[in-house]
Amino acid sequence: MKTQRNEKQLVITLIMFMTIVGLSSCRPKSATSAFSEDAAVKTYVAPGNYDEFYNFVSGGFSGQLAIYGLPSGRLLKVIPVFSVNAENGWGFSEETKPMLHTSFGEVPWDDSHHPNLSMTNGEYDGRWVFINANNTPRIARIDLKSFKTVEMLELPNSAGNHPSAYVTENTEYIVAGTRFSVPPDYIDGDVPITSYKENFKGHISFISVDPLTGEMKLSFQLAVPGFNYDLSHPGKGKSHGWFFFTCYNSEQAHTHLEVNASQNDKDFVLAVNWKKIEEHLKAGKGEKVKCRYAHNMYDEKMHVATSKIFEETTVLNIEDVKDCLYYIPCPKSPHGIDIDPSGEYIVASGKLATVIPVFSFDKIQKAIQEKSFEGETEGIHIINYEAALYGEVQNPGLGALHTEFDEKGNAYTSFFVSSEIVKWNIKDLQVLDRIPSTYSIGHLSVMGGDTKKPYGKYLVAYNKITKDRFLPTGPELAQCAQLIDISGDKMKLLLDFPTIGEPHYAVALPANMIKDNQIQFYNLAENKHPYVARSQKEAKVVREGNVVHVYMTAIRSHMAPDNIEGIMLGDTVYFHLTNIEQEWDIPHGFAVKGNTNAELLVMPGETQTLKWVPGRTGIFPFYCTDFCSALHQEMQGYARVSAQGNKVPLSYTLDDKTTDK
Ligand code: RUQ
Ligand code: CUA
Repeated sequence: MKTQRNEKQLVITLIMFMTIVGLSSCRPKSATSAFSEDAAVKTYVAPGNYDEFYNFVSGGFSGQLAIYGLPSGRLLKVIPVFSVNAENGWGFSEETKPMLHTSFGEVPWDDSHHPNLSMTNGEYDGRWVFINANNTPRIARIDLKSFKTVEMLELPNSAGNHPSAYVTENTEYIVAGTRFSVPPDYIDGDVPITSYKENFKGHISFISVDPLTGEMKLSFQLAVPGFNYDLSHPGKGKSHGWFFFTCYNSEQAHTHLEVNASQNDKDFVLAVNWKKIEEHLKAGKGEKVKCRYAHNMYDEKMHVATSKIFEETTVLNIEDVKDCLYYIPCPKSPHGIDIDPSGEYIVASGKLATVIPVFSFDKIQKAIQEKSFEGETEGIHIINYEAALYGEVQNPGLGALHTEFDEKGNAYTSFFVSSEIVKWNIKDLQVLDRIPSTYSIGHLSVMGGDTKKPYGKYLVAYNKITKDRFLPTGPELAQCAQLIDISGDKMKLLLDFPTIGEPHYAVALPANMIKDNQIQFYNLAENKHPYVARSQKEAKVVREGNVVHVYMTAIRSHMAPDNIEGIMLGDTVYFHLTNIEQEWDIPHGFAVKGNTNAELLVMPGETQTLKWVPGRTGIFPFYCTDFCSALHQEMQGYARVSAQGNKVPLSYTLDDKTTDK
């Protein structure tokens, strides 16, 4: 009784405290206290040497995925995913525009949070990265041979696609959820917001993955009560076949959530037995519903993306799968949910909780068998808290968000409000160590920390607020990632490095797993692009009505054709540029003066197309934008645009000779 009162008081104090500081955090007193003396040696990767890990870091509001080398923290690449990228024409070239198609039209931006690597037996297999778009719900797949986004699947009936894109033990499914419950697409959503409780639902999506090609397919969705499903993780090992979600706002508030969704002492963990759901599906449960969603694929032989709209999906309701869904009470406004390498311990982090509850998979199974339920909500059994609980980590810190694991039985939890990382032992739940983060840590990532066999060694903190860590750059500062050595008993800070966008989750892959599988260039002979020109001999200009197709080649240091005349106002010109180099790391760029479009950056052996609708007459230079050779500056040409109805014939120059068409 007494402890309960104390806890209540603590929670009230905590909410007041968080309200006062606006849910941001204080600067830890001694930010450099655990700085490793030999940090420089441990993070120095000498010129010409490679990093040990590829670190795949979500771009957050940038919509992209950034690759850093660890331990150096060097930025290696930004892969455009959900946001257009003028730098290489992603979303601007004719070939890549379809990748950003959705049922709403072309969406040029999103908010990407949680990259996850494909797995075999609960370990990374180095094939693909999956990442979620929060705002217009989508899942993207990135190929780790080309570091290119090759697939995009929109999710119907969803909003705030946050508890995604999590991968089951053998990449059977990518699982995604609904942070903002909404009326599903298959009913008329034009309802009063005050009808939240009747009309708003969460939908959880199971996306199957072709084991050979990686192609995603929306397999089925679960319609669950209209709470806010925040984060999730698959079971592993003994809990493989289950999926766990946190949800907050069990109050089902739809206004002033910061107060109204913090009323209940406990919210829920939703445990989903998807193996059993598969049986129900086979037995014919579920119904086909009408909805629209896009599926976009990038073909790396054609170098062209195609977009298809699907019109229906299968939805299972609670009555269909009542024996597959269970709620477990969880203190208080939980955020992250993470499963330890053995699959037995399920760690849920309550943003307003004073403890970290650790649930036991075995105890959950026993509770289900023995029907240790403390009630039902909307037809879903609520397992008794004590019956599912393994134990609680006492006084861990303030504002717990996320947990990852090392190979030695330790857990590391990030605390946003108290700005620290806390290391604790999974078995005895004792706090072992803490290290300040500067400041307001969100996610953290242990090398392999979400697998059955973590690599350990390093942990990276992805902090929200940077303040005085780097040279100031006006009102907006770079976000700060911090590399921490976790090989010893004490955590030691090794390095700060700035990151793009706002990193949320990140994963890291040993470099040796993929570095020698990289595509160095595309085979020109296999290029199946409909407008390819495989040699200068195939370069040409073709008029079809008021559309002009330019089949152009680029090779050091020439573009062919390089002079084009006979384009008229009112024409639409497509420059199909084939980079006919067959050598690693020789891209050519392409840009035209005044074009209200971006540039192209074309890889060796690839064809990409830039659309140009000239708006005035005159001479328009075009040129290669990538300094590719000593004579790069000579890689240029002219297009002449004449008035409509003029007498200028279509002509172009190849090898200094003018070809009249
Ligand atoms: S969420 S901290 Cu997507 Cu925790 Cu970022
Ligand atoms: Cu090609 Cu510069």
